[in-house]
Formats: sequence, C-alpha cells, structure tokens
Amino acid sequence: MAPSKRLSISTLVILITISSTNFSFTQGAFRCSSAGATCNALIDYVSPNATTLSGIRNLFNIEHLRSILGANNLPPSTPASYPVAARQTLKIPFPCICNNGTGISNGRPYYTVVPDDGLDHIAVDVFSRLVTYQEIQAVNNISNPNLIRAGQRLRIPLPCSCDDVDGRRVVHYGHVVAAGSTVEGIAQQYNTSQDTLLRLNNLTRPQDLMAGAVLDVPLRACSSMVKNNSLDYPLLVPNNTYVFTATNCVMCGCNAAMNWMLQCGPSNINSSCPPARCEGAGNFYLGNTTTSGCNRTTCAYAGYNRTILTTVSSESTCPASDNRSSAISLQGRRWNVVIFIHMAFCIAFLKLDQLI
Ligand SMILES: *[C@@H]1O[C@H](CO)[C@@H](O)[C@H](O)[C@H]1NC(C)=O
Ligand SMILES: *[C@@H]1O[C@H](CO)[C@@H](O)[C@H](O)[C@H]1NC(C)=O
Ligand SMILES: *[C@@H]1O[C@H](CO)[C@@H](O)[C@H](O)[C@H]1NC(C)=O
Ligand SMILES: *[C@@H]1O[C@H](CO)[C@@H](O)[C@H](O)[C@H]1NC(C)=O
Ligand SMILES: *[C@@H]1O[C@H](CO)[C@@H](O)[C@H](O)[C@H]1NC(C)=O
Ligand SMILES: *[C@@H]1O[C@H](CO)[C@@H](O)[C@H](O)[C@H]1NC(C)=O
Ligand SMILES: *[C@@H]1O[C@H](CO)[C@@H](O)[C@H](O)[C@H]1NC(C)=O
Ligand SMILES: *[C@@H]1O[C@H](CO)[C@@H](O)[C@H](O)[C@H]1NC(C)=O
Ligand SMILES: *[C@@H]1O[C@H](CO)[C@@H](O)[C@H](O)[C@H]1NC(C)=O
Ligand SMILES: *[C@@H]1O[C@H](CO)[C@@H](O)[C@H](O)[C@H]1NC(C)=O
Ligand SMILES: *[C@@H]1O[C@H](CO)[C@@H](O)[C@H](O)[C@H]1NC(C)=O
Ligand SMILES: CC(=O)N[C@H]1CO[C@H](CO)[C@@H](O)[C@@H]1O
Repeated sequence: MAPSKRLSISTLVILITISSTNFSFTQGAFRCSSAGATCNALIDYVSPNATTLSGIRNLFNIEHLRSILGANNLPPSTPASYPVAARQTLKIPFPCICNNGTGISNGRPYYTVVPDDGLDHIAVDVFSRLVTYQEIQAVNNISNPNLIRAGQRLRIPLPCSCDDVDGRRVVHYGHVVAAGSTVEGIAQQYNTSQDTLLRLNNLTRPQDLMAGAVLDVPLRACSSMVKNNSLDYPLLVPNNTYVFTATNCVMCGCNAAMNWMLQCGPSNINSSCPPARCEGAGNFYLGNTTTSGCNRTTCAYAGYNRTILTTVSSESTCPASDNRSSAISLQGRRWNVVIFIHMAFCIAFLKLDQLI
C-alpha cells in the first residue's frame, strides 16, 4: 500500500479527533433585540448522569412537573420518579428576558454552591455546557472565579430569545447539535429554513455548524383563537408539546398534523373549574367537536381573565379531488430520499475503498 494512502488515513483520524474536541463548544448568546421583553423558551439538556424527572425539575427549579411533561410531550400521568438515562436529552422550559441585545433566563435556574465546587465544574459537569463559567461569573458579578463559597446562590444564564422571526411569533429553542446533523436537516425537522438558522445563529456557512453547540431554533407555534386581552396571550405552543393554562382548567396541545390549530379541552387536573360552554349551540362545551359533511366545528379556547372565554370555530376538512395526486407526489419524494441515502452510502463505501 502506498505511503500517501496511509498518510491520508492518519489525517482522517486526526480530523475526527479535532472534530470531537469541538464537541465541547458553546455558541454563545442568542440575539434578543427588544429590551426588557419576556417570554417562555426551551433548551435541550443532555443529562450527564442517570437521574429522574424529579432530579431535572430540582436542578432547573421548575415549579410544576407538568411543565416538563408538556414540553417533552410525555403523558400528564408520568410520575416524578420517571427515570432519565445518562446522555438522554430533555427539553427544559424556562422564562427568558432580553437584556442588552441578548436573551438569558429570567431568574431561574439558580444553583447553590456545595463544598469543593468550581464555576467551571458547574458549567461543564452540572449544566452540560449550556453556559460557560465566564457567563456565570459575569451575571453574578464574581470578580475571582476561583473564589466561590459553599451555600452561595448562583444565577445560571441560559441562552434564549423573545424576538419574532420572519414576522412570526415563535418559541426560541436552544437545540444541542448532535454529531452528524446538518443545518438543512435541523431546519427540516423544525419547519424552518436553513437561511433562517444561519442568520439567527450568525453562521456564515452551513459547514460552520459544530456538534455540541447550542443552536437558536425558532419553533412555529400552533395558531389559536386566544384574544389579545387574555391573561395568557399570546399562548405559544409549539408542535408536539402541550401546556396547562387558565388556572390549570384548560389543557392545550399542538400537533402540526392537525393543520397547526391549537387543540384545547378541559384539563381535569383542577376540580374547581367552571364549565366552559360555547354560546349558542346548546350543549357545546370547550373541546367539543362536531363534523357535518366537510365542516368541522369546534368549541375553541379564546383565553381567560376572570372567566374562561370560548368561541365557535369552523374549518373545512374537505378532501379535494386533487389531494390524491398530492399524496402520490409525496410518496415519490420519499422514494427519492431513500435512493439518495442509498447513493450516499455507496459513495461513502467507495471512498473508504479507495482509502484502504
Ligand atoms: C452591553 O453590551 C455591550 C456590547 O455587546 C457591552 O460593551 C456592554 O458592556 C454591555 N452592557 C452591559 C450593562 O452589560
Ligand atoms: C454527574 O456526575 C459527575 C461525576 O460524579 C458529577 O461531577 C456531576 O456533578 C454530576 N452531574 C449532575 C448534574 O449531577
Ligand atoms: C452586578 O453589578 C451590577 C452593576 O454594578 C448591578 O446592577 C447588578 O445588580 C449586580 N448583580 C448582582 C447579581 O449582584
Ligand atoms: C411535529 O412533531 C412531530 C413529532 O415529533 C414530528 O414528527 C413532525 O415532523 C413535526 N412537524 C413539524 C412540521 O415540525
Ligand atoms: C412548514 O410546514 C408547512 C406545512 O405544515 C409547509 O407548507 C412549509 O413549507 C414548511 N416551511 C418550511 C420553511 O419548511
Ligand atoms: C458574528 O460573527 C462575526 C464573525 O464570524 C463576528 O465578528 C460578529 O461579532 C458576530 N456577531 C454577533 C452578533 O455575534
Ligand atoms: C386586540 O384585538 C382587537 C381585535 O380582536 C384589535 O382591534 C386590537 O387592535 C388588538 N389590540 C392590540 C393591542 O393588538
Ligand atoms: C383551580 O381553578 C380555580 C377556578 O378557576 C382557581 O381559582 C384555582 O386557583 C385553580 N387551582 C389551581 C391549583 O390552579
Ligand atoms: C363535550 O365536552 C364535555 C365537557 O368536556 C364532555 O363531558 C362531553 O362528553 C363532550 N361531548 C361530546 C359530544 O364530545
Ligand atoms: C359548511 O360551512 C359552510 C359555511 O361555513 C356552509 O355554507 C355549508 O353549508 C356547510 N356545509 C355543511 C355540510 O354543513
Ligand atoms: C374579560 O374578557 C372579556 C371578553 O374579552 C371582556 O369583556 C372583559 O372586560 C374582560 N374582563 C377583564 C377584567 O379584563
Ligand atoms: C379542500 C382541501 O382540503 N384541499 C386541500 C388538499 O391538500 C392540499 C395540500 O395537501 C391543501 O392545501 C388543500 O387545502
């Protein structure tokens, strides 16, 4: 075998080593332009150790377990003792505030220093590099990072944003980039575009994406009938998540497959809720749906202040005559993907063959 080929194999090994070192990168703050704005945000947490939902809840000071369940679309009956495996990723809901051009968690999470703790250990081993020790140092006015004392309460500044994206209100999600993923792939998975992700994250080229980085991904929320004078306005619920609202009387979920329409009904977790009935249509209660021909009529959630507001909402579910052909063309696209992946494997094997 020619030495030049050996050389290229060892170069490959070195390249792989370098890129796995890059695994430990944090991208830095997310842009957040409207000073003082607050909102809800999400961030991935890759738990370093095996734990439970209760452990995660305590670490991030999340008041209600159901917030974690909703963010991860786990059934509302999931117990706090539910196990979380080491290296498992969970979405953490937290409040965000814009300050001086960037967004950080608004208050919680707080971390209480234990004996022999270090700022870097807290950033790296406890919060899995969602922050750097310099960021913790800055937000807590710590002059010497080597001087922290047991019992000290530290604010942990998670990155987030409240900015609209492309004229739409969104939920900003700090996505921890897995090895081998691409900007295009992430964009597709979360119904956004590569250009939007590059712009939002100040990336010049898609190749600049690094595994382990925290990427600002704008999540589209389901459209709702919630009025702008409602106490929970704007109720932003992204695809595949659910929330409890209206003093825990109402549960709303978002499923992109349901035409991106927010689905709300009685929560059944608060026994002192008034019945929420839609005006007019007799025994038509929040969450009730009737289908007449092609029309689906729903008693939809419209917000709350002292009472729960509802409204009758109609949409057409008519299958169009040409919806058959669109299904066929979708299938065709799927085939293309399979063929493409197959070809990519062939090319990879060919390359490997040439190397060895
Ligand atoms: C605001 O940000 C600018 C640059 O990003 C920085 O120079 C300045 O110190 C920051 N101000 C505060 C109060 O953090
Ligand atoms: C995980 O375990 C390591 C090693 O015991 C420890 O240093 C670290 O603080 C733990 N992280 C959490 C979040 O408990
Ligand atoms: C840090 O210092 C700034 C200005 O000196 C002050 O506004 C802020 O409240 C301090 N933050 C903490 C957590 O002490
Ligand atoms: C919505 O979430 C489901 C479940 O995770 C996923 O399969 C689907 O691709 C998502 N759709 C969009 C448009 O984000
Ligand atoms: C988002 O999903 C909708 C369908 O739910 C699709 O029409 C649209 O093209 C998608 N947008 C992006 C940017 O992928
Ligand atoms: C964007 O990246 C460039 C270099 O790639 C840097 O000079 C600039 O400060 C960055 N801007 C923000 C807002 O992070
Ligand atoms: C609130 O919504 C009403 C219509 O429902 C609209 O007339 C009004 O301008 C809106 N107010 C704000 C502040 O957006
Ligand atoms: C249950 O609903 C009632 C009536 O809306 C409200 O006053 C109460 O605070 C709610 N309880 C909880 C635990 O959310
Ligand atoms: C309408 O909603 C009420 C209250 O949630 C429920 O008890 C009832 O079964 C629903 N009726 C229909 C026809 O779905
Ligand atoms: C569906 O709704 C439209 C208007 O919203 C109405 O004109 C039509 O008659 C309805 N069709 C059926 C089958 O109920
Ligand atoms: C509650 O909402 C209703 C309907 O939008 C409105 O008429 C009423 O004034 C609101 N009440 C309060 C206290 O805001
Ligand atoms: C009448 C109707 O529901 N038509 C739908 C057929 O499918 C296309 C795309 O899949 C929709 O855009 C139409 O609204």
